[in-house]
Amino acid sequence: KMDVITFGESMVLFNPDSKGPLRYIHTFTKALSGAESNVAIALARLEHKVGWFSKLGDDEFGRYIECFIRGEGVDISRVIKDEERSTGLLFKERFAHVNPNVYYYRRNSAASYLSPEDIDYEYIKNAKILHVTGITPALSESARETVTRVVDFAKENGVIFSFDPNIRLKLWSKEEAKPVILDLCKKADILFPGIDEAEMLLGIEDPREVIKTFHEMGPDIVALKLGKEGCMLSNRKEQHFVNGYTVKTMEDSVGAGDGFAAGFLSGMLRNKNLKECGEYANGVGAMATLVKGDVEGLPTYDQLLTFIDKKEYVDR
Ligand code: KDG
Repeated sequence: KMDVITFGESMVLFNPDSKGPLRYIHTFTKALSGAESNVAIALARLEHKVGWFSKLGDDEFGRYIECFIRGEGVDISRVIKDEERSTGLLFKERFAHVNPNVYYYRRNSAASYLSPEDIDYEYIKNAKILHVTGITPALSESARETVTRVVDFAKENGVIFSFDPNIRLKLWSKEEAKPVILDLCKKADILFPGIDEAEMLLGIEDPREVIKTFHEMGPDIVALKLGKEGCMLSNRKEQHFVNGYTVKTMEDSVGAGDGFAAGFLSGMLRNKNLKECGEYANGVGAMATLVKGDVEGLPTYDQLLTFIDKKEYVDR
């Protein structure tokens, strides 16, 4: 049985080798991006059994993505190939003073053609947790339908549904996103909103009120991300604020939220208490920002325990 199954578009990431507007950049480092594969890789490094799938182009970039994710120990047996369409791409643009810009080259990509008929439902049924993000329903009508079908199927079959809203306004407008994301929030068992997303979805800023409102909508567990401050967690019975970790040399903030979700789920799968799940979540999220790229900074379980001070560090 799989611990976690997730699906969604992974893209080849072109990371500029220096800062500044892309028109002046001559060299890029190729890497992997995709919120759901970030979560899958993070969980695999933390020693969990995890599966990820998407629809990839039958092209070299698609094969690169497969090799990379398989190489991290994630099950990719349900990946689908589209002979007609290409694998999506993403470029980052970095500056010293703000978060990176992201440019997508993914319209009509293979993954945007994901449809309910592509899914192996038996595979989903065999997972403890299904993790989905709000990026997938933004890709296309058929991707949105796929999310609805898979989520409803998982819930009917007793699979825990974990949801990260991951609102990407470069993919759809607030007006389009809001009802779709809210509907998924209602269905979620575990919800990972960021405080800005919560404000956009609910019009509420106070973390306690946000949590109360989400609980009333459905989820039993709410892990509200407060950026570098940390997080606020609630499971209806207990509520904790867990301080974030201070990071001296932040290299790349993209991927922190995915690390956070993976850290939290890892804690749950290890039967840790709510507060410890929050420490794992904050720890993996912070560590993801220490290295350039979405997944390169993600820790093993031992590295995580060392980072959050639960294990002594021996360097020689
Ligand atoms: O969460 C990180 C993702 O945003 C990044 O990997 C790219 O999947 C991506 C997206 O659609 O933004």
